[in-house]
Amino acid sequence: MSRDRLRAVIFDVDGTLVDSERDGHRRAFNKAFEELDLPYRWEPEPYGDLLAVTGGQRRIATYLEDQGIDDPERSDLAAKLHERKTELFQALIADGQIPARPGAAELVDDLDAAGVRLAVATTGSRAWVEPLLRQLFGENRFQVVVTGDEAPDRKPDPSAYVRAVDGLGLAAAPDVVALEDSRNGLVAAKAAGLSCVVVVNDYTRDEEFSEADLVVTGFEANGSTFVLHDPFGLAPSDRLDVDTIRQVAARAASPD
Ligand code: XBP
Ligand code: MG
Repeated sequence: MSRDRLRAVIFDVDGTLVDSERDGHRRAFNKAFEELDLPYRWEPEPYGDLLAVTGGQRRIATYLEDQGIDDPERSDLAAKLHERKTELFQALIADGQIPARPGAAELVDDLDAAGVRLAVATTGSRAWVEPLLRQLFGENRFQVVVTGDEAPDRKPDPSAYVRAVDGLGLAAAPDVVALEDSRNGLVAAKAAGLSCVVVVNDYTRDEEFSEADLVVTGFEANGSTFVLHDPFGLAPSDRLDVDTIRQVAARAASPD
């Protein structure tokens, strides 16, 4: 098996590189609701269902629609709430309250040291994505960063991944590996023609990941179950490492 088939790794941000939804975005949305004197509060568990709608402004607008608020008031309010939510989330980042997932920074370091090209494809907004990546992973760590600002169709639309691959000067192919945490992200990566390793979290653990090339519970083993789905039988036992991602790319690119 060729060991040099891994052309690049493209990371999702929310839920993958960082544990940002439950105690990050959700708190910022709730604070924005409070500041605008709105009665809405998103509790941790139902917020998991709201995550099916990607993009914060779209998530708010869908929720307002469910509350019976019509356009143009709905769109105006969603835009206003999202603007404030973004400021509040930036403040959480500056305050060090949005952590990297355990083992994520080590994997980024190891991939970088191994000369693998790194990019980001996220549905989140550039206004917070850039400072967060800088703070947790270092200046200019990712050669290409595509955010929801440049790919407004949002995942599961593949455009963020298509743009990231293009920005790296590569052709979309299974030797480019996406790291994702959600079904929406997996569908986006696969529709772009990439391999995909899924690192689940508590919100996404029960989603459907049968098309994934590997599904694990974290970057590092944390308890008894680590590998959830392993069609190539690569089965890393303790952590998601560079060699495993190389093998995923090689197997996906030449399955026989
Ligand atoms: C992340 C999102 C984002 C965040 C909020 O999805 O859908 O909308 O929840 O960020 P993914 P914004 O991990 O699939 O990219 O408020 O900036 O949209
Ligand atoms: Mg995600």
